[in-house]
Amino acid sequence: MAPLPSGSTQPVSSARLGLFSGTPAFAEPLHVGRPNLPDRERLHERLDEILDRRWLTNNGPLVQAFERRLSLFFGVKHCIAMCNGTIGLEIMIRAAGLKGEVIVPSFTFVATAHSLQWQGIQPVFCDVDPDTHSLDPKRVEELITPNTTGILAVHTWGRVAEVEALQELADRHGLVLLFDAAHALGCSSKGRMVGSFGAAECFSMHATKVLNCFEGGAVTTDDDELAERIRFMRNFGFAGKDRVEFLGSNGKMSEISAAMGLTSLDALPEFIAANRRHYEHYQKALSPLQGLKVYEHERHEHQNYHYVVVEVDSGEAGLTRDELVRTLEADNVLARRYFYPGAHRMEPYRSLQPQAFRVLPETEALSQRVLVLPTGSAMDDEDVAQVCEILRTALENAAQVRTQLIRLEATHD
Ligand code: T4K
Repeated sequence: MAPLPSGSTQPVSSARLGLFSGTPAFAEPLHVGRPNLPDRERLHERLDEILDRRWLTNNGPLVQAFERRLSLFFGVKHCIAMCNGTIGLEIMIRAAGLKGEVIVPSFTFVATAHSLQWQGIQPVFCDVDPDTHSLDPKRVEELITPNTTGILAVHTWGRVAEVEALQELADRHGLVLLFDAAHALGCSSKGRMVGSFGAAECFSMHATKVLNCFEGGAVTTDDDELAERIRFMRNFGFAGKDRVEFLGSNGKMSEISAAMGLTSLDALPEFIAANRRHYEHYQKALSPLQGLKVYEHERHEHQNYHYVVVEVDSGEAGLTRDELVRTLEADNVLARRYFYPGAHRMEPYRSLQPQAFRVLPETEALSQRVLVLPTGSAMDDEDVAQVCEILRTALENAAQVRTQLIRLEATHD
């Protein structure tokens, strides 16, 4: 399917959609979360260094170098690299002494809630602001009880949460404020980089993130004592040879992950530039389409533009979000419905807290209308134009698309 220029008003035929032709626009699946890959030669050099040194993990030199570079980049005193973001969250939460109840959004990846529940802390789900998709501080205050010990906020899509309002609230109620910064590497609020907000923040460097270590994560803090506890807990609680002072786990990052992290950090400006170019392309092409709203990133801040989030108003668009997802899939564009259906509608929360949805109207509505589109350095401008064209064609032929989807579903039954 040859792409039309963005914003063109030329009539388009539904026959060009994979849904009707049976031939997808993309021969290979176009994934959300295709990894950003750094310079291979430099990575291979670092891998050779690791093998030559025969030092593979346990706070090796590349992990230490990665931590130093990240601390400088984030403008924070301590950066403790982890094997992944989820273990980082668990260790951060335990080291910060949280227990009882902790207020979290439900509109997030389920790992945010799991990292609490895993250690017997009740996640108390709080609604989000429909504009920012992040915790609404007003709603947070309503959920504070004598059992609340902390707030675990998320910088959703890389947009920094309401850090000042949340900190004021936490201070007033004697709560610990932590951030799940999985999406927000390279992002800022009022020019201050994510990494030093709250008592501590936790990043993910999973393959699908803007900067990846295959698997990886990092906890950052300016608090010396908290940093020390986190370091002990990352390494089974060892405080010296044969001396265990804490209950600990194994959250250590391997040297191979640090090699990927360091090499990716070298390439981060290129990854972000590709993301930004794609985001702006999507925004220009999709914003004129009735019923689609592209989530706004804050352009005056540092941003990684790693998520292209589109909200579908089915009344205006003539198609639901799910119908658009299926239409895109027929063209091999595997758009995602993050974070459908919301953590509160997943187990074990669905069973443990069946009434949680009552205080989550915005979360419920958002999880029905959000669509995440592919981006990143694995895509080129033509791919983005093609995805936009599929969406435009689908919307301009909404009635036929809906009929075809019903027909296809009936044939599958
Ligand atoms: N907090 C938040 C707010 C998070 O978003 C996450 C992770 C965490 C905490 C936990 O951090 P980690 O423990 O993961 O470090 C994916 C990622 O696995 C997950 O890391 C991420 N959030 C989440 C938003 O997305 P799934 O279940 O959607 O993964 P999956 O296997 O469907 O992969 C996503 C897409 O990426 C697929 O379409 C395929 C593509 N892909 C994936 C991998 C791994 C590739 O093309 N190549 C690859 O190597 O969770």
